[in-house]
Amino acid sequence: MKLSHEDHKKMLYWMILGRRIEEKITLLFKEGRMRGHHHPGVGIEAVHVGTCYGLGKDDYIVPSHRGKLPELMMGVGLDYLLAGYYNRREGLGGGRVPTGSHMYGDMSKHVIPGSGIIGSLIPVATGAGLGIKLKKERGVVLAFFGDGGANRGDFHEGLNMAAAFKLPVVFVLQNNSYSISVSLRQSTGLTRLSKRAEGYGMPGVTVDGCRVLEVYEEAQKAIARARSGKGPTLLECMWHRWTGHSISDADVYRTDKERAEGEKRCPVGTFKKECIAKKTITKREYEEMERRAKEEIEEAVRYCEKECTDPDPADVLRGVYSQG
Ligand SMILES: Cc1ncc(C[n+]2csc(CCOP(=O)(O)OP(=O)(O)O)c2C)c(N)n1
Ligand SMILES: [Mg+2]
Repeated sequence: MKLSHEDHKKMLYWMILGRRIEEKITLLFKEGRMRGHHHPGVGIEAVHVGTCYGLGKDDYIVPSHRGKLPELMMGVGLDYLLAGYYNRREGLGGGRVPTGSHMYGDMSKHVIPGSGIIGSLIPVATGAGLGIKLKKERGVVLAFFGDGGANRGDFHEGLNMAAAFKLPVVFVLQNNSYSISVSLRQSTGLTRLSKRAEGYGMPGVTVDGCRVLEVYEEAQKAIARARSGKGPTLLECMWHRWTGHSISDADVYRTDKERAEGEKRCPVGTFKKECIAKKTITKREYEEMERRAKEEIEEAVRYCEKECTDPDPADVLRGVYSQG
């Protein structure tokens, strides 16, 4: 799909919203208003908007623990998502899910529920792709995982089967070169993880995950390939993690220089500048987007804190399967 100015504006707004949500959640934790665990997705906005923009009702995502935009872009409401983060009964997961976006799902929006086991959802995405193929549906599955996830055995099983069966899956490898404190240099002999695709018989491509239009272009090729029955693609998106791994990580293992280099590639700032330079938006329109995002987030926070309730202990077994 050729993108119009209107599309660029929408993409920029999603990116701003994603950035401000991550910042707000981090602040809520620091203020003690939210408890549990949080893996900030500051810096990953272009990966998510570039891959999810334009997905349709037939499509599915398997989110990772990093960032909320894929869920929101699939139609999960911000109030509902944030209330889940607040462990409120009215939220995603009904208040019974430990905070952290890899645990949530909403099948009504085709967001496949996650797991805390890194990489374990890669074969789940393959399974969803198999389901689509067997039912002769037209959807594709986007599977999100990090470079750490790509080093687990699940990666091999998931990619091997998806390629063998030509399943409609796009494996979105969100490479920030770290698995908590372990750098990619320490955990693999490769520098480009997309090269692994060749070993499975599928295309593999590496893009600058800080440039939304670059991600979009390659994601669209991979999605079109998957939809036409030609099979999966491994799409490696290079991005920089702006924070520690999680809110409880002091990030002492990276140098200031490394952080500063990464932050020069700010996906939101870069795309904002491009949009202003091409006159897609004016500075005033940008400020209006920032204001709108803030308002949307503040309203969701107010809803969670003032209108939502704690989960009922009697509800604890709802949805838990019995082997009985
Ligand atoms: C099997 C497994 N091992 C270890 C962990 C602990 N853990 C949680 S997140 C994470 C790092 C994941 O790194 P990556 O996949 O690169 O994603 P990123 O956090 O960098 O976005 C680890 C090791 C886990 N959850 N599951
Ligand atoms: Mg990583």
